[in-house]
Amino acid sequence: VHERDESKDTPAAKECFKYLNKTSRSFSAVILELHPELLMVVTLFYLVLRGLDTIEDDTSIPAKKKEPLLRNFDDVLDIDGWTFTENRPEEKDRELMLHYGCVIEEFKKIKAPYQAIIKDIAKRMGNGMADYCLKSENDEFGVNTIAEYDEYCYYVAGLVGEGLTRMFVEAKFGNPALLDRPHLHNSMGTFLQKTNIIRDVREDFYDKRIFWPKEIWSKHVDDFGDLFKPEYREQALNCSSEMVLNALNHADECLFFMAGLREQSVFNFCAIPQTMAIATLDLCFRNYDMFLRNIKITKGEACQIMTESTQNLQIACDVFRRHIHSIRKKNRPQDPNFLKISIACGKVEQFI
Ligand code: PS7
Ligand code: MN
Ligand code: MN
Ligand code: MN
Ligand code: MN
Ligand code: MN
Repeated sequence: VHERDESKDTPAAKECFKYLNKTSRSFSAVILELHPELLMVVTLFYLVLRGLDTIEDDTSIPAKKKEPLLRNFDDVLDIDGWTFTENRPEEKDRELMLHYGCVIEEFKKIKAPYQAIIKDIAKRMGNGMADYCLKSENDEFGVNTIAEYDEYCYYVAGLVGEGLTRMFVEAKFGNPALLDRPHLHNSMGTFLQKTNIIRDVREDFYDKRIFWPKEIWSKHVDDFGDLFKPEYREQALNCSSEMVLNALNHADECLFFMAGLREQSVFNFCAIPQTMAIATLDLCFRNYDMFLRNIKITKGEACQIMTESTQNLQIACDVFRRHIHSIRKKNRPQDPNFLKISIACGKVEQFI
């Protein structure tokens, strides 16, 4: 563990850590344990992307206004004291946007290569979000094809994987060969994003947002909203299991990626969210509760996973094995994707 002397933090650094804790339930813990070389760098990366997402998520901002904000969000890092006051009062990270100046102040102090990575990813993610925002304005279904679903996940999460990988390699904490395997770091982000999209389906739908691709749900129901009606219970379960199958296809690449990490705190930072994700997919798999209420893995299970995934790759793989086994046990021959799910599980087991 890397002990940190908080009394040496500048007021702006203190503020950054305050907003990190306020804006992320799950990430702040793993970020704060990072090696000192990457601690502030990844904190700032997180806060910049959280800022972008706070603009993207605010449906009260008209698309015409939102588009340039998203596309030029990287430029804001050059404007001392920049602040954004136009989020609706209920937007959960409005507070960060009001005090964004602390992010800008600390950003100027980190090494140039890290600054360049953060700006580059913010630029590309902002452009991707803007394209998607315009598209969904003209299309009630949001995501139509699986290819579009993959593209959206690439913009909002795969790119985070790329940026973090470049940081790990810059810090000499990751095998540089990871940079030549874009599929692997895209899968690291996409696996987390798809799990989030599966689990949050109900919450997102009541927020008038649909991320499940029509190409998948239309095989099971005519209207997306039918998934939440008790008379379509079986269809909803089969649809969600097809979504889990789609996400599971990234699991082996995530394990492969983690084999390329060379520093314990970076390994933990990567492994904890991934093992939480496989546990969450297991929880969602053929669990009708996800259509009725918000579901979450228990505190106890989360604690156990934290302990296990912070030892080594072998033990993190054990967590994957356990949940793959549990998914297999819940798989049903009546499910149209029974065979494909069994094969996808086999592909992960082959790695571990
Ligand atoms: C820089 C750690 C480790 C190689 C804010 C971590 C929202 C799933 O839907 O907040 O808002 O509730 O629960 C994270 C790859 C990105 C991908 C994406 C930046 C892993 C802005 C996480 C996180 C790459 C767009 C958080 C992608 O979910 O979502 C840092 C390696 C932010 C990672 C968003 C989602 C992240 C997400 P929601 P959450
Ligand atoms: Mn969240
Ligand atoms: Mn978003
Ligand atoms: Mn969000
Ligand atoms: Mn610009
Ligand atoms: Mn979500």
